[in-house]
Amino acid sequence: MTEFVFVSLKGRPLGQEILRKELEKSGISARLVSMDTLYNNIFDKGEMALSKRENVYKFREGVKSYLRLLRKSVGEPRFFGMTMFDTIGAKQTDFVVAQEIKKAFPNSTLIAGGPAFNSNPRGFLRESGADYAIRGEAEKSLVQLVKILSGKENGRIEKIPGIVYRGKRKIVATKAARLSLEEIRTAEFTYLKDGPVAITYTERGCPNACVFCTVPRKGNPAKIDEKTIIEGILALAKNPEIKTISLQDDQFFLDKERANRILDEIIRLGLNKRFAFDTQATVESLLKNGKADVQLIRKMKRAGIKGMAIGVEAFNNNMLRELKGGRYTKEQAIEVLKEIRKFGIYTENFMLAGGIETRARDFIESYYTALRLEQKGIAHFYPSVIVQANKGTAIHTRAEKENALATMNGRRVGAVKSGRTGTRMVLPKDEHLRALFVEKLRREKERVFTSADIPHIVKMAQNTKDPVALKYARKIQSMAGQREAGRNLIERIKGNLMERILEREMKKAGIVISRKSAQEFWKNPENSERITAEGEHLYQAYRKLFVRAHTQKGIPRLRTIQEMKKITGAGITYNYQMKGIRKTKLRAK
Ligand code: B12
Ligand code: SF4
Repeated sequence: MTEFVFVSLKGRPLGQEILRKELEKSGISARLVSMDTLYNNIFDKGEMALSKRENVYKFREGVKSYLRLLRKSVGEPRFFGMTMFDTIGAKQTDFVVAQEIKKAFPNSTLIAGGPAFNSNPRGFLRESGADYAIRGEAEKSLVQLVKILSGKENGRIEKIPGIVYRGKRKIVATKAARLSLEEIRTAEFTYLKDGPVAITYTERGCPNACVFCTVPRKGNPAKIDEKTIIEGILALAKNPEIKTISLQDDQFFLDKERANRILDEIIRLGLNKRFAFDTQATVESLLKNGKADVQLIRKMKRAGIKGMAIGVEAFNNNMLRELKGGRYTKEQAIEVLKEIRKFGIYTENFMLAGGIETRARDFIESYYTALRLEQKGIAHFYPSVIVQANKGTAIHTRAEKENALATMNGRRVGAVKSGRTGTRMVLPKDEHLRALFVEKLRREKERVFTSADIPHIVKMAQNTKDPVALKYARKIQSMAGQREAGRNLIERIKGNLMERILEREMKKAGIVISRKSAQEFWKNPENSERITAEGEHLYQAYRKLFVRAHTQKGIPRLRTIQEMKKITGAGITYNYQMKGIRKTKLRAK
């Protein structure tokens, strides 16, 4: 029987796999299970889904059935483990799972851990209902706790580093457990297989102190021996199912010499031909003497790095000063993204809507620039989000002083009470931008600004009467207009293609074309299915080229338009008008 079962909600975390191995090494059988299908079905539609009671009810019922099934495969484990995140939705998701585990397995002990216990250990232990938690890096402490609780070892729980427990009168949280540099240097290569992807890491920690960030290990990264990493990757090469290696370091390129050495080894051993790699980076780590580090980017490409997640956060220098400590400028961020794109590396970029000092004009410049770069195909951007203020972060401390905290409903409030959990959003001081954020939160209980928010953003800019904000508002409006025109055009093309194929087929069958005869012809499923399939095929080909044309200029764009014409007879003009589209006889009648 499995003694320790780690449960996760959104896919299995690497941290749990590391702990599973530690437990197994000490003779404690452990396994990882995930409720991600259930979770994704209900909550993966944005934060708004969390505020719906029926979703939480459905989720709870789903968790109950999941645990009933789990009992059949794992029996009654002595321990359960959960990783918790101090983010929106803990109450509706993590706590529900914890409560149901406690109800379904009353004789088991629930131990929690993960980033939430760094920022708010007491609140998370109290409200989740877990029996114990470990704060910080739990490799050694978890093994110790499990051994003591299962009577395999004598010892006092209070002495375990990072332990969070219910004392006689209050919850006690000790200083976070932390592995030494040497322990991490000599750590073994650990990965988690997720389909064709192996998720792993080469170092832990980040020395940057971005005001909003809750990175668990602050300060210079603790690095795993490079030899261990290369040997680990070589071993993975023997598993034919693994095609991609995903490096989860906070920023792989911070220590450039090390990153260069690892990439050189990957190239030397031909591992770049065997795997695609992806990783995370910051803009400043991809700069050299203030310019994009083209040499490094070229090597990334050679080494097989295909994708990167970058915390760009903003395209405005005032925002970057507050949120990223001014470590790079808007111009440098754009240059870096353009260079990466030139080498065909795909980037996904995280964006923030603003800090306390962000003005309406800053926000709109940043928002517009991301839209524009996305439209040009330079990078992909996650929509800008209102900053969540986690306890213990610099932005939380300042926002509390400045009365700039709000709930998910946009209500202005103070900090979450000590020993409780809750979510706080950061509101800017600028009255117009603040109104936009509050209205967004009130309206949707959602902090993500998508393209559906464009009318509200434009209106906000108009209210400011600030010429800079107005300039960007006009640009956004014109871009939105182009997008709309593009969407309409492509819909018209689809209809037109179908009609043309229909006419051709009727002609082949010797039928005189009229609306009535076309309807008769269409009624035969053999005809309609054949025409729909061909039309759909052509439409998809056209659509692909249409999207490509938007990202090109000059000769390459003309070539794409020629290709569009070749397959469908229709191209586009520069302002997205249809060109060369032939009216069908059916339409004329
Ligand atoms: C990679 C990563 C992801 C990957 C995970 C891929 C995978 N399969 O593992 C993806 C992209 C899926 C992801 C998603 C999310 N992430 Co993330 N992620 C990270 C990142 C960069 C590295 C995590 C990692 O592997 N660290 C290395 C391991 C060794 O450390 P660890 O995970 O912390 O685990 C140790 C301890 O926490 C503890 N521990 C962990 N679990 C448990 C369980 C028990 C029982 C115990 C006792 C101890 C314990 O012991 C472990 C070993 O030392 C961190 C930043 C960071 N540096 O940690 C952010 C980070 C953890 N993510 C964060 C967030 C917000 C999220 C999301 C909520 C984002 C979202 N809105 O969807 C989701 C939540 C995912 C979920 N499962 O619910 C925040 C958490 C903030 C907070 N205070 O809670 C972080 C800190 C980023 C940040 N700086 O803001 N993430
Ligand atoms: S946001 Fe990124 S760069 Fe900033 S402290 Fe966090 S991990 Fe480091």
